[in-house]
Amino acid sequence: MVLLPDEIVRIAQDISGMRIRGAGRIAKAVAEAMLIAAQKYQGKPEEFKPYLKRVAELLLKTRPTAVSLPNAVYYILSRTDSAPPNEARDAAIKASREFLQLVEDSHRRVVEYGSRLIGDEEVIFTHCHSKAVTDTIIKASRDGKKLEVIVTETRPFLQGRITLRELSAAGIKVIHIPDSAIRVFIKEATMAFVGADAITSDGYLINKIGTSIVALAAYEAGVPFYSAAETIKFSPMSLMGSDVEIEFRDPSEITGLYSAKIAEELLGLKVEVLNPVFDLTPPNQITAYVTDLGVIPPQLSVVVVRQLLGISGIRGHAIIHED
Ligand code: RUB
Repeated sequence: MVLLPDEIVRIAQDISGMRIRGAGRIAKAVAEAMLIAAQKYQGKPEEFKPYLKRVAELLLKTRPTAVSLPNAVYYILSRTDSAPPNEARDAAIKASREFLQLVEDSHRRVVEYGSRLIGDEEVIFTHCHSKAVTDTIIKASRDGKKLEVIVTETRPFLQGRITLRELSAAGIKVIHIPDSAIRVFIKEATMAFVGADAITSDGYLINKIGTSIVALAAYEAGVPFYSAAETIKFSPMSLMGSDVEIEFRDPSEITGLYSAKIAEELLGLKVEVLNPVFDLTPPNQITAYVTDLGVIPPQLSVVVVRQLLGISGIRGHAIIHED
């Protein structure tokens, strides 16, 4: 059996260890891993497809929630599968490059549409770190809009600090708040804007744990709530009734925030520490998704998902992109 290149194993470890994180970056890293795996392959042509499937299996196991990950894997696998054995490697290389281009193009479009949506003066409330959101805000600010951003800590992994670092470096005023102050500060915002890990065909948003609290508070306060969601984040499998799995991570991410003494005391009490890292926001609390196809209400998610479905049922994951 042909061994998997070290680089692929490293990328998989970086994704599961959160050194590569955020749905867009994960999709890109996965397509890059498949590309490297294909380029480095030196075995027999007829053994290429099973080899690439092993690469896919390794990558699919890294994180369960970001749908952009299986979307990347199946985009490449389905195109490789349909090629004859002696053309499979070239087909994988071509499909990986196409997917990487798709990630880049869709990101650029989301940033363009999102920045148009942002008014001349806004106080934007955000949660966690989404590259689609920060790049959109930075673009809007460069376009001359007067912006302030309120960002949560985003416990336990504290991704809010990445957001505040990026936005501050771009000269944007940022206010940093604890997650528990969401409802207090949402009233100061003119819009809420978060990322997306997965969107179901019935319009539910799956994003960083706490997103549903931001949405609920925004709904109560009458603040519009948007999510930046490239179409690679829509879940084709949800149309067939599959739930998006919510990832639970190691409890040490939570206990690690305490002093060693408190963590020891907690562990001594044998309390169960649970660390779900994503939650579900219902479509009625979402004003719109900012996608690469335009700004759409959550009720149109089913149309996006159908457009992403492949032609042949079993290859439902094969994303078709129509320009
Ligand atoms: C990150 C997260 C982000 C989305 C979108 O979670 O919830 O909002 O992934 O990010 P984690 P992007 O830190 O657990 O990966 O816009 O960068 O794709």
